[in-house]
Amino acid sequence: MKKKLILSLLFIVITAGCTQCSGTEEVTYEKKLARSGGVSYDENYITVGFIQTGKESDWRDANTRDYQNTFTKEKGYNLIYIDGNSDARRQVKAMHDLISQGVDYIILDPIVEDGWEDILKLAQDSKIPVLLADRGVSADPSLYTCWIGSDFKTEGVNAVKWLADYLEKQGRKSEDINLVILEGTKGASATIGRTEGLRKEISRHKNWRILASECGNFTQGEGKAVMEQILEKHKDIDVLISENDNMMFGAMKAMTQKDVSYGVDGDVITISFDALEEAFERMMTGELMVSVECNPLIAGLCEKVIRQIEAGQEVAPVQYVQESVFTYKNAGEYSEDRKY
Ligand code: GZL
Repeated sequence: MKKKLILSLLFIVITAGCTQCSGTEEVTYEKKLARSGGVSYDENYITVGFIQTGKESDWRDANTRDYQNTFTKEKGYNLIYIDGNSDARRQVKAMHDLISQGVDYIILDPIVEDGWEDILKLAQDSKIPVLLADRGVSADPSLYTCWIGSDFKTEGVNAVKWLADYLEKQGRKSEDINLVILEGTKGASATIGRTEGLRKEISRHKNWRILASECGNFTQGEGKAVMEQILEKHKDIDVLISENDNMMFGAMKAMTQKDVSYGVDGDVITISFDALEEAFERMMTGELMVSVECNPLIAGLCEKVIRQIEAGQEVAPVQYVQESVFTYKNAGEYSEDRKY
């Protein structure tokens, strides 16, 4: 809001200069506007630029809807939604555009962790608070206001802890176990964190072996394609861990095509992340055995931070969303209450 006033004053200075430019005397003036003229926004609203990763998964769509339902005109916001189209360079360009437009806040969900220092510094120099949501960056935390999202490493650890407990109860604690991992987008903090948590916990079990760990880029199509390749090489898979539900759904198609049984009554134990509505449906049939929740409903926490900044209050630099582990045993108790 205050930014609008400064921009307007600068615009008046420039205009006044121009008016003088049209007088008889030669007038020179130094260009004072730090930014392009840009679009002007209604001062009655807080203008929030939201740069999303893309539309790679159902989780992502639920996450986007949550922002659109939270930052509404009725609540005093002008939301500018930008689809990153799974391209980090497009996200950086979008940051430039929003900064030059002089938005009040930027919420960024960075596709990958690296490459953000310069643009975050530009936003900071332009006095535009940047909130990171969902995924994180490797840049220094002093360059952004806060990060809000999931503890990805703990998600990975919790998935393997469930597996160890399940195998022990099945009397398979000392059995040699072969695992396959479908990883998310390379360089994404969700991938980095989950993979780190999975591998750390898996390494505790000397009789467990990772046969393959391949990138499925969080999409259903790539999850299916990668699993088809893995099934060509490996016939002795005991556990499939997919770093999101959509890749698991694709891998299930690949296993069905190869007559590989999976789930509660099958040969391959199935574990994934996100806990989408469809994951609950598949857990209730027993195809999917676990989905570690990754809560996409983050917009409300982002709005709370913006209200705190507007009120001149301190903001917690790291804020985790609440999430659980759902299994084929308890999915039926919670499926009615799910919001995504
Ligand atoms: C995790 C999020 C991941 C989801 C995927 O917070 O970044 O990206 O797990 C999504 O489904 O594509």
